Amino acid sequence: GGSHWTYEGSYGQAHWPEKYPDCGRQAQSPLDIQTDLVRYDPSLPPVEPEGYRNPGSGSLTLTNNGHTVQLSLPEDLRLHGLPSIYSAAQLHFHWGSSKDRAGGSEHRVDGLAFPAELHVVHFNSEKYANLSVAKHQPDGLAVLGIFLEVDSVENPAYNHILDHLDRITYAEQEVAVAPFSVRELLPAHLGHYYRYNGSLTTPPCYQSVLWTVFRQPARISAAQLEKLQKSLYSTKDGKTPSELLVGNFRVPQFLNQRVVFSSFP
Ligand code: SG7
Ligand code: ZN
Repeated sequence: GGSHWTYEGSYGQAHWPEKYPDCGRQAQSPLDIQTDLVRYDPSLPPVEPEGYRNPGSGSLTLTNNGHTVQLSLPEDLRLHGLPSIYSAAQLHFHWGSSKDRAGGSEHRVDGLAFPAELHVVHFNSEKYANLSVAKHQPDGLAVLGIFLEVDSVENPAYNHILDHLDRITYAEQEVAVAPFSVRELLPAHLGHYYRYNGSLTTPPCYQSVLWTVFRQPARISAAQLEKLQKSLYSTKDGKTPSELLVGNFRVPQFLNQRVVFSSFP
């Protein structure tokens, strides 16, 4: 592939700014959200997804891109309740390894990481034609961040993704997935969230993202988390040695001059 970055090692996150200068700027993501520094903004309305329960009749494409597993989403899934209307582009995950039990999420709250995090990427469709154009603009993207925590029961919504991982074991493989309610991947309560201006958490780290990180996590079973941690390789089919795709999270970035707002007191 064209991208030449990793999470660890010689091309790891400490080196991203050398090839991708925006990764060294002052409004980067993710953050460790320190709740005693968060400012309550009572004017922040609930996030309202439109069309997420019924994402069309065409199939969705699930891809192992070597950095994550990503599901394409139709543009007629829209987010309301943000400063602009944003259309969905894709969702993907960040997670840890099954050996190293600590961490996996990108955002943290008061130093606490979750085992994984779901990102639903949207672009500002009131102002821009598509994701490729919007990602360069300061008001171009909106990403929903959803913490995943382990529960005693399986979350059937996540099987619409997890059941297909065995068909995209290697980087650059993709598979068609039948449409399902993407709303069910999100937590029940969309009224309580953290909001701040930040960046893509991978190179090229453009500072174009309005982040919404929900306070309430979504829940999956230990077996479902293990499926995410053990099914995918970051290397292409036939390449040796193969490398398990784990630990694909960036460490927290400095807050600098920014303020994190909350929609709840
Ligand atoms: C993942 O995270 C991919 C990227 C994504 C990046 O590596 O899902 O998506 C594509 C299309 O390559 O970058 C522009 C974009 O969505 C960063 O997204 S994130 O900040 O939400 N983690
Ligand atoms: Zn992400």
